Amino acid sequence: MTDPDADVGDPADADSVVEAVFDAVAATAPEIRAALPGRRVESGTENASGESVMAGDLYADELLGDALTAVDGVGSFVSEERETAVDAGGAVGEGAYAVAIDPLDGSSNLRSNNAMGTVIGVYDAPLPATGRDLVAAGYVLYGPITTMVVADEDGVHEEVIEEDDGGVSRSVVEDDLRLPEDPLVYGFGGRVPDWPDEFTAYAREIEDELKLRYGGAMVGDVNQVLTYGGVFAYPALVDAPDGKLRLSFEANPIAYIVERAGGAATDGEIDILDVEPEGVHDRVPLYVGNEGPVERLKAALD
Ligand code: AFP
Repeated sequence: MTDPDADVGDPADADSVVEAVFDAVAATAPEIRAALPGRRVESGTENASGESVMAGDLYADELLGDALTAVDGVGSFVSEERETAVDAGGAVGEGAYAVAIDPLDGSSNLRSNNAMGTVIGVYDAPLPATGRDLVAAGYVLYGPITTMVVADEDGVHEEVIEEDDGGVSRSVVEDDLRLPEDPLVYGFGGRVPDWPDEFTAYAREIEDELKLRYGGAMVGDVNQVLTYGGVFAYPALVDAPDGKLRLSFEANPIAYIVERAGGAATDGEIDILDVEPEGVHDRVPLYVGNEGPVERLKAALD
């Protein structure tokens, strides 16, 4: 646990900053969830990746930006919805941390009322950074229940986030979240005609072995893989060789979480956490889940 007397910049202090970051995310989650019914429309703006932004994206980004830039030890706030980083004070990498978020992953599920969530990465280096610079990562999942999965150097745990008259509570419901040994489900993004032939051949094998679970929000689909075992992919596409998902905000945090839960994550060639980005909004193919299916995927693409 944290040492209140630790100086800022001590490795021990990482724990207190990480704890405060996820306290802030948990405290914001019920407010974001409550705002969603009124924010199911397009905002009329585009984000740094050229994607249409929902009103829910903007609201979640605003709330989380305010909450996270106020956390002691957060030196920089970077969002999938913003072109550039927000300076929160403090030198990142010298005692302060960069927090990167996808404020509302799967926001196109707002209209269809399907799962979506918030993805968080806590980096010990200014962005663009590799996943090896992560000191913690997590996601909030807005499903029938609001849950939060958090991974740090000690492992992965799952919490239920609730709000009552006493405020917001974080209750650990699984303190050692591990991928089940035997894969059960798979979810592959993109349109089948856009898959390269090698991935299509791999997908046909997996389809014969596992059950399809694809909901259009990475956090929901990855949570199924973490719960039941299996593999999730948003692959390289014929006309989009870098795929769709962003390294800093989606692939790195998810890879960090799943690898600490005993799984694997690759861009098709190397570990996601070793991918060297050029820009903060770089996209990367993501294949993540049990080691078996992920290793087979790498062989299939080789
Ligand atoms: P949105 O946030 O625009 O809904 O995109 C979600 C996402 O980035 C990721 O969460 C999903 O895995 C993937 O896109 C779904 O993409 P498709 O809509 O092409 O299946």
